[in-house]
Amino acid sequence: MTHTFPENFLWGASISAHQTEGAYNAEGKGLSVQDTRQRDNHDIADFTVAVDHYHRYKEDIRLLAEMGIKVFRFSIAWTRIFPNGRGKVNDLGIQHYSDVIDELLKYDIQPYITLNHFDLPQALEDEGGWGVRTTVDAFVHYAETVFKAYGDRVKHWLTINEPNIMLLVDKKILGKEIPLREKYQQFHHLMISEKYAFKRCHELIEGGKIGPVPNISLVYPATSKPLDNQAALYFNSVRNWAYLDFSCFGRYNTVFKDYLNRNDVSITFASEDQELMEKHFPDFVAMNFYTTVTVEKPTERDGMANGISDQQSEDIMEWGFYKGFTNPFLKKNQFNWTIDPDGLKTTLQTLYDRYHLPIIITENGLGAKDELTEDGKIHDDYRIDYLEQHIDQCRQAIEAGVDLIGYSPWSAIDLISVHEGISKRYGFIYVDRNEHDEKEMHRYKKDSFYWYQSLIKANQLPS
Ligand code: BGP
Repeated sequence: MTHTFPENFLWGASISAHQTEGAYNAEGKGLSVQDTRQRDNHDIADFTVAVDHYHRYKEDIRLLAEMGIKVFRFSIAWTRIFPNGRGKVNDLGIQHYSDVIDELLKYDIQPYITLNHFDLPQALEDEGGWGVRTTVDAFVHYAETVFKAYGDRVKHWLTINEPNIMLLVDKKILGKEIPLREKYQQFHHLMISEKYAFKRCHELIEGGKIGPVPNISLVYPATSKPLDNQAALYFNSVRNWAYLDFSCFGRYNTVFKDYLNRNDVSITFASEDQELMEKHFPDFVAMNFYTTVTVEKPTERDGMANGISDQQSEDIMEWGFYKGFTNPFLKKNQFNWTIDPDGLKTTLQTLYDRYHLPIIITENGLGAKDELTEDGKIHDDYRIDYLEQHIDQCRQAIEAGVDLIGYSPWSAIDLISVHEGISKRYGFIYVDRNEHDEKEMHRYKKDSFYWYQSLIKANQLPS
């Protein structure tokens, strides 16, 4: 059997604005919730300087072009376009991303742009954030503005990064806990914002394509006990399908509705919502995947302490529904996330059979504490191993009939992890800085850089 990927397979690499750009108040940028959020751990780098990609994007793109990527997934910082979330456009912000896009096109790299990656403008947060309808209106205006500004050159768009993880792991990502009732009103507003983005992208951009970008990973039952399977059914719905069913089918699924009813949560719809939900759909699904999750049914012994403290670990509990369980068959990375390449193939197959839309993986990768050697090398064979195993499962999924069109791992370059700082590195390119010492931020190519470069060139895994 051949290891070759389909011709035109989209090999890529991904980043987000706030985790890389820095320049948090440069050239008219307003503050986002990521610039202002309280972090549990003050000992880690914040996003004010990040890895200075804002000023060094040309150097970074040149390196990525050398690596051979065909697709670069990045996000626009909404607060560079509208410093307060709405109002007067900041021309310098518009110009910045226009320059980034031109730089990518110069190397024949297709931009895949995420409209919003965890960095809501703080001014909108102060008015109630995703909990209030006016944020949807502001988002739609922002999306229209960037579609009009870049739609001539950018044909592929992603809506809102991982709304599922943003809501489930609110404390870690947004720095505050959202009460359950408000959480699902936010869910509705996020999903409706996305529907508007589908609609306006199709109306405004000739040949424009757009997809949702949730973090999807299958939830396994801890045992063959029927109640553990039921726990998996609920967490699969709350974590995965509620989001994609809304995007791709235009409805709330019944398991999710039952979950909401049992939690006494009701959602307020605006008059246009039903029609929007049922009329506008994505062209593809972008999916982020790191690991799978295993759950069991909680019992009296577990107490009632609800909470989800890490998106990918077993530290999950919702009384009456599910509780995280350590899967004894999976190894873990240095940060306690399980590694499950087989689970990627199963997730892809499940997702494809549910929606029958092309899929692009827009995040997958290994966070690790890399070491820079004295002679300027980074021997990240553990990352190569992780990527190789996952890419092999992608290949198998394609052979099994899944329309997987691309693979754009996390991350193109080292960046500031959402809650672990710069010590948890994902990049193919090493950035020489520590949590509090920014140094020169010199870029070094890791071993994985050369490995990925030859894989892309050959369009196949090394045999
Ligand atoms: C995803 C986010 C990314 C990135 C990644 C790794 O959920 O979309 O922004 O942060 O997870 O997570 P972490 O930084 O916590 O290791």
